[in-house]
Amino acid sequence: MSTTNQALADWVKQVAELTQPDSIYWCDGSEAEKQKFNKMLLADGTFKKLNQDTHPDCYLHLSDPQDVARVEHLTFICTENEADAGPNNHWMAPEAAHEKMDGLFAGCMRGRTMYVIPYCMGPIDSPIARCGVEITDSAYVVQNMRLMTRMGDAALARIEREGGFVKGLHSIGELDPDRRFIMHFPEELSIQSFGSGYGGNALLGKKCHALRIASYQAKTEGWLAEHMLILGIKTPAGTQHYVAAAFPSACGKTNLAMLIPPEGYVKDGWEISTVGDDICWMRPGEDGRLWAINPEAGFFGVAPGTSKGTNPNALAMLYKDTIFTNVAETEDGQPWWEGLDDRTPKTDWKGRPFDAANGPAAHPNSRFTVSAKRCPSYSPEMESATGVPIDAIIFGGRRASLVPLVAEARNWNHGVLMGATVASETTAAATGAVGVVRRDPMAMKPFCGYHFGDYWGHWVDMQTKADHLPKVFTVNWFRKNDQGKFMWPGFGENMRVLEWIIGRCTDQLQARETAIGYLPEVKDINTDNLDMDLAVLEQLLTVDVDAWKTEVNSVEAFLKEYGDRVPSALFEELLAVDNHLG
Ligand code: SAT
Ligand code: MN
Repeated sequence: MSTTNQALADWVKQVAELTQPDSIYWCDGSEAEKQKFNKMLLADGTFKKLNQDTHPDCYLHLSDPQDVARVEHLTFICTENEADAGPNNHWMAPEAAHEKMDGLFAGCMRGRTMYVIPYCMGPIDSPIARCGVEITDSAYVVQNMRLMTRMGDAALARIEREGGFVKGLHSIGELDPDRRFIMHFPEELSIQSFGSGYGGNALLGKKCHALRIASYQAKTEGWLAEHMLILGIKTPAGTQHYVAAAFPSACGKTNLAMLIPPEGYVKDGWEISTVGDDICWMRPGEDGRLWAINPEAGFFGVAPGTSKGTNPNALAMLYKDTIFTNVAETEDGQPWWEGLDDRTPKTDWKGRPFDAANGPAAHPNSRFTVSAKRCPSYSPEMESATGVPIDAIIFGGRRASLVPLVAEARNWNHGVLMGATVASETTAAATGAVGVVRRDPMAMKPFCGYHFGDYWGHWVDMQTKADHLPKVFTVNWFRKNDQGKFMWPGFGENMRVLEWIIGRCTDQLQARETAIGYLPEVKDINTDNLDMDLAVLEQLLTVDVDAWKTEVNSVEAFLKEYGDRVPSALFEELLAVDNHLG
């Protein structure tokens, strides 16, 4: 097979000359192809069949134990001008990076097949969607891309129609951590990744394309590529709303994306649907609102902690057509991970007989890859070419104190400030000190393909591009009391906060203006059937002036780390907060 797109044909030829594969295979995205690849992966031991009675078409892949996560220290943004990458990125000069990568790729596919994967990020007929082509020597990557993107003939047809595409070149190399690099060339719209087979390093459509490269494209073209879930909320009156939400890792993003409302809400007719769990591309529409698509087609989620109790929707989708990576296995060949249930697994993620002395049975970053269509809360709007209109943008962090349960920004720029200063406190699970505040602006710290100062400037600029931008909110599900206990129940009960947010977006609720934004009146948070002391809720909605004064200083110091490129609007908003505090 080949293509009528000359640039693509030339590039494939050039890569083949460099990498020297035994053969070249163009992926068509068909069902027959999927079966063929599964057979091949089973035959060479990359996949192991899980219990096909309980988990039909589910497979287990155990990766190299040294290749289990993203590698930020080996991830580079290669812009001509070092300053354009910003202090938020590692930088390498494009010429030096190309030289290094050419050296690694030279001859690396000898004895292997080179797979060419045309893919589309977003519904195939959506003007907001963008295409790419990933060349890889990993059939495991092909099977994951099949679930995570729209890949094959349809994507190739679009590329041939439109011309442009993002070039992604990937080889697992020898999976040697010392010969591993993930390089991004935003100005060339290309990605080169060597030495890892892990999700974010190897499924180049995901973080590499849909965030790092797309954020750069979005700035140039006037839209937003964000690390956000997209959630549909239907009210009992039948009106449909959509919110986009950004959270740093370990803040319950997947759970929120698949939230199951409390029983009373379901009875009253509230409905939650999932449009996306990780990435959101938003563009101003003719009506001045932001219209969003989820560029992905599947979920690449963390398995540990997923259970009937924490996320029944996520669990329900994992019984068919799922690739599991680095989970444990029960005696009868079912996938298992910590937090799933109280069974004892037979083998761990390294394939050894399970022994608690060896640590967790499933790797803490073990994953499932599954089509979004398998999710019980899947929204058919995920296929909508126009996308969905966003009513609210929500920024969340993990803060044991200070940040209230929910607050609404006074205006867009204040909202940008809220996003830019999102923070999480380190938990005992991470190495190092507990309770240290780490800022993760818009949850994009590892994913913004250019200078954060320019990125915030672009956010501020969106006001000139769209007249009806969403309202912006911060939430914090993680406040703790003096005994170290969580004060808010979280999970499905977060619906109560979403209800308030929708009430604000539809001008149905008043709010109190405070120094840090609009906060709910206690009476406006629905506590029906919730076992919660109103005094606790009041505490969750109180502004501690002294603590916020300290926070303002910390935020100022943080923004200044990004130098001259930080838009003055953020300092003006911070000053307004400071003045309000008195
Ligand atoms: O680690 S990945 O980038 O593959 C997934 C994630 O962090 O959301
Ligand atoms: Mn993510």
